[in-house]
Amino acid sequence: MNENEKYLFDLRGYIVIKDVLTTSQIEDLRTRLETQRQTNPNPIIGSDRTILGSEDDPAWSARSLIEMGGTYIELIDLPAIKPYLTTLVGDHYRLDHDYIKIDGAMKNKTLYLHGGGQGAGGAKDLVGPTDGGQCFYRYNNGKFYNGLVAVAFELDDVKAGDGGFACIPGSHKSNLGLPEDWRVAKTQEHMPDIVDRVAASAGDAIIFTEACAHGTVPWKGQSERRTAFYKYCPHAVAWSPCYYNADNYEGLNQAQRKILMPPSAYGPHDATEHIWRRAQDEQAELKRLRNEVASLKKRNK
Ligand SMILES: O=C(O)CCC(=O)C(=O)O
Repeated sequence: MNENEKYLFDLRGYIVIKDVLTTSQIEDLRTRLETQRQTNPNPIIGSDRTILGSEDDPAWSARSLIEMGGTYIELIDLPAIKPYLTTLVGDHYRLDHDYIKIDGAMKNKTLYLHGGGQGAGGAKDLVGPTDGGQCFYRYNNGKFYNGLVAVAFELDDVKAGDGGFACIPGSHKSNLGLPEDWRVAKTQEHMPDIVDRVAASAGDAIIFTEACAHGTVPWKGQSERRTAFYKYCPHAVAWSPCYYNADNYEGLNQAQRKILMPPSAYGPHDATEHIWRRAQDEQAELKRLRNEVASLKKRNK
């Protein structure tokens, strides 16, 4: 992350990084997504869910984009993005949740700005009533501190006027809550002028701090906007109530497994790695026992 990018991120709360994905990575992401949409009546929309599909679904686990494999796995620790996350979140960040958003296919197009105001989104904030503890932004002694950094990988071109990502630049440092009458806009025409609408091309990544008031502009594009969101936080912070279990996915390398570890004050530092390993082993054991109980129940029916 160069000095200009650092300046822009501190000033505005977001930056656009051009061409982080190759053409074949974009194609792979699109193909895997469309296969899901065509063949799966309940396509994977990501791990950012608190509503379980059925009574039998295990709590604290959710489907993830990572299950789609291929480039969706590579996005966990994309080399082009890693230096930004290290600078913005620190050395031992974790992936908290992921999801895919398809503008054009969405029924509700209203812009809901959320976050902003030093993390105090307030009781009406879309991401949940927050006391500001997890949604922070700070720059101190030459170091960035962020409670959650989102990386939005664009799979389609988003031209000016289409819609897509929007935010109130600088609102991550605002000391006051977002004025109520600026929070919601049903059409682009109703959006306040202070909102930045961010155009991007397929393969670009928009990196933003969740502390910046942001949302999605009501979509006007000709075709769809498909965006994969991967959201990262410091190792001791948790947003999603659903943690990853690296054992659920095939083909992960060690670095990716570390990024999927559940939250902990220790983090995957070398000195405390054994504690994280044990947590992972215990999750695997819990899963094995659950499966065993489920098959016993089935047999006794
Ligand atoms: O559509 C976008 O890029 C904004 C998504 C958003 O508001 C979020 O992930 O919290």
